Amino acid sequence: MTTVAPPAEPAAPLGPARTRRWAGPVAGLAAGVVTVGVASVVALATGATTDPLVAVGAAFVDATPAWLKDAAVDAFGTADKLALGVGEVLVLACLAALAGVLAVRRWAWGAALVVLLGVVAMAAALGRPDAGWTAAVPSFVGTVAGLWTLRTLRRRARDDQRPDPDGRRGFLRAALVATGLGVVGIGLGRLGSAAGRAAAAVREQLTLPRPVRAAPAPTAGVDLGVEGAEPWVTPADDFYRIDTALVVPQVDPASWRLRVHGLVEQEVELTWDELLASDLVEAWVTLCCVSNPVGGDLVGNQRWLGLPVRDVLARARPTADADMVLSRSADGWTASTPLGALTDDRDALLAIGMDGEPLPAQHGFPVRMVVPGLYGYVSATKWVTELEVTRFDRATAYWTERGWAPLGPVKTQSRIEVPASGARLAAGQVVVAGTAWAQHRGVTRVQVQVDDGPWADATLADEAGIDSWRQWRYAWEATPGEHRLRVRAADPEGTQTGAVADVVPDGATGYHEIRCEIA
Ligand SMILES: Nc1nc2c(c(=O)[nH]1)N[C@H]1C(S)=C(S)[C@@H](COP(=O)(O)O)O[C@H]1N2
Ligand SMILES: [Mo]
Repeated sequence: MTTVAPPAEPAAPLGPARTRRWAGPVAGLAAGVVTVGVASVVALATGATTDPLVAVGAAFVDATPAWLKDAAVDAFGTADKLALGVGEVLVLACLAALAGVLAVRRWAWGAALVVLLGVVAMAAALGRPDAGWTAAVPSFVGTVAGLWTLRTLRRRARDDQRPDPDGRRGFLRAALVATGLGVVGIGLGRLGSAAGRAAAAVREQLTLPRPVRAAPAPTAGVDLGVEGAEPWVTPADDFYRIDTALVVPQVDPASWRLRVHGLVEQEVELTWDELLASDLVEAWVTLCCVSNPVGGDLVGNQRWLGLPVRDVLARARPTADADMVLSRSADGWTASTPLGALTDDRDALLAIGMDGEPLPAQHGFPVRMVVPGLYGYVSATKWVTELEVTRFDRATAYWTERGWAPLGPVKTQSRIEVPASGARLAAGQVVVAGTAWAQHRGVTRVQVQVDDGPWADATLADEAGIDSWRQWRYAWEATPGEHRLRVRAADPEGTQTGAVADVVPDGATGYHEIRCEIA
């Protein structure tokens, strides 16, 4: 006789009703920890204020009415920040658990809540003062990682309900692994930002020594003060930043050393204290990036304090066959600078100060190079720790290995800052203004051309020195219609070329032009 074995159990229907009650909150919390962990690691690259917890907390403080702030300070005293942090984490944990519950029942609802939280965090980070678009990156990447985690855990939670054990996919194990990785991320983020804060604290304690030779005070006439034009001094906060460092190197001045070696008669090692005790000088120098397009803003003018590189090289005594100095940074970046530019009488500096303050971390704290007349990629090594005296036929540097020219003298350039391109203006006198630079040669003349008319001389601002840029202005009698304005500058060696060249391999050329409409 045949018997039909009854099925041991009816096949369990897959679905919300069958997942364990705690699977939703656990999945949500794990995804929340992953989101925060990933975001805080990414924030190491984009800055502490872009960490979503920091950004949301700060936005919350800003939006809190004064009476509530006072009440919080009354209630918690100096622990008010801690209370805020704890409160924020509790609220986030509840929302994460809720997102998990929703996601297990209906994916779209859970996902929508996660995305909403991500958008709030991005908006908070973008709303911080001086936030650039990168401020949104940590929250964005964290949200994507959180969504992926939630989705994976949701699938595993459902698979766990399968009758056959092979189909079960270890929801709990996956949730634990995700949480563990998230916690590691949070830990790394905290360690990294603590290191950053420690370095910032060291920097704040520093007082810069007085220079033996101060930078000449620029006359009032260096800045024409035209509204909308770039100021003659670029504020340190607005100074362009270019480097290959994903995370700003944190260099402790106490352990900083500059090693000078290679083709020298005497190796030299310089400590921070020795550097501070040296004869420091100050100089106005306009720094420019070789990647600056015609009319671009990868250029800025500042007052630098530092030790002339030639003083250190004089102690090391380069041998006669040397023709280049390969400077190296704490993060391994290199620049090749012609030896002559570091030993002649220009203000090539091992700079420790910018605008009267220690260098900001992203501009090379504690020590960087600044060499008048050369693009940054061949001279301006930030976080510098090593000068190797060598030869161009023996060594290459970071960008020269990647197709950029070994020599990078700054090309004479000029740009129109006012009026803005595309502006619509009234007929009559229109002020055209901007900046021109020809570092270490000096700007001797700036001319403006309207449409195909003759080149007319602009008025030059005072010159502070040949290593700094120079403002100019031109009073234009504007007639109705569409017009094209161009500018060109000259230095003692000639007029800048109008031939258009790309930034690769040694800097862009061509005339900057704008268009405007006169009514
Ligand atoms: N360590 C290091 N220094 C560096 C760079 C870099 O990538 N790493 N970039 C250089 C380039 S290409 C330029 S234009 C200048 C920019 O200096 P800033 O960021 O202070 O404006 O730094 C130079 N120094
Ligand atoms: Mo650069």
